[in-house]
Amino acid sequence: MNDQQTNGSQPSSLYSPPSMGGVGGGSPIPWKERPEGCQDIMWREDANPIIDRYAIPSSNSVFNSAVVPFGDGFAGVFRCDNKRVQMNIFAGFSKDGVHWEIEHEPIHFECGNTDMIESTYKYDPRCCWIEDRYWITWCNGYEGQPTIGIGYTFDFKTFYQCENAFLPFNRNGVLFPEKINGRYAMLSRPSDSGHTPFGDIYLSYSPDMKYWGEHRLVMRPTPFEDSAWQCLKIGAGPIPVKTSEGWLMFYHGVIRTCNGYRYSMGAALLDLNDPHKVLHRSMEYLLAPATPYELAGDVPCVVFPCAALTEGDKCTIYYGAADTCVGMAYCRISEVIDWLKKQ
Ligand code: BMA
Repeated sequence: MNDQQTNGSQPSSLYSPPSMGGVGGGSPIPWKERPEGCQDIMWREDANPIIDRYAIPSSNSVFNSAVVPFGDGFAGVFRCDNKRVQMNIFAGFSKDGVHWEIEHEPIHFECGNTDMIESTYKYDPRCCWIEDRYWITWCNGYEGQPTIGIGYTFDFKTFYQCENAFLPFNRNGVLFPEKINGRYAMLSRPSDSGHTPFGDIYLSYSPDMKYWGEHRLVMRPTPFEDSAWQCLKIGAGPIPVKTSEGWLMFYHGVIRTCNGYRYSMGAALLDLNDPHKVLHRSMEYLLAPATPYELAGDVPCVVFPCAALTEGDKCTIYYGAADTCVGMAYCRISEVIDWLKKQ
């Protein structure tokens, strides 16, 4: 691996168990209290969408993107499809987590732990700090077929790409933010080459971010009689949040309707030491397409969470809306856990 020295601006840890929380950057996370009269566990930012589809000159859409605390603000990896509708990922920076400057050129990767960094497309990035660097995963086109790409950066300027984690076909690769029992851990969702009509969440381990194994089933879709919004396929969303009660995993769930797929957001609590064990799981959704920017866009009716910023009990979720733009939603971690325990 082409390791480099960590520069001085890196936080020593983004996650502070047992009270869950990212400390990281110098800025407070974007946050608004629950509006008066609102009974929901999760509520939206009024200024949504916070990132418009035409945020950079080349973009047709900006959605399904990842953010992390960085320096005295935030950095992110953004999915920007261009006006040919080619999918790629771009770095971006923000002081407040709401107003973003996204680079106009896609991320250029150098060789990390491999010479083979072929990629026909990149989409749906996730990003987290582990030990000494920021790791990025995404859906990577290997010879035109989707699998999980992995890369890292120390500074969001120079990026290194590693071996793909799995064989095609796979999507929604989401790392845990620390090693579990000495090994890296990643959630993923084996798929097919198209708009996959099935999908379970699996967990895999690696000693070195190159070789992945010990694959374990985490969760399947639900029977539609029990919870129809997640009865077709499910996939992990943001980096799981460490809490004293377990790993809080936000995920997307999909139902097939007469108009196509509808994507909503739920949550589950996974065992801290053995995260393929599900302790609690949402039967109701947390957030489902309901606003104009979630209901109308290039793919209508999509809420697709890819990142979470935490500070104490506060949690701010970033999600792609209708495959077109980016929204934010807020929740309190303790309330989500109490709600999950009642499901
Ligand atoms: C999935 C991915 C996501 C997208 C979603 C809804 O298969 O392509 O990028 O948001 O479908 O269209």
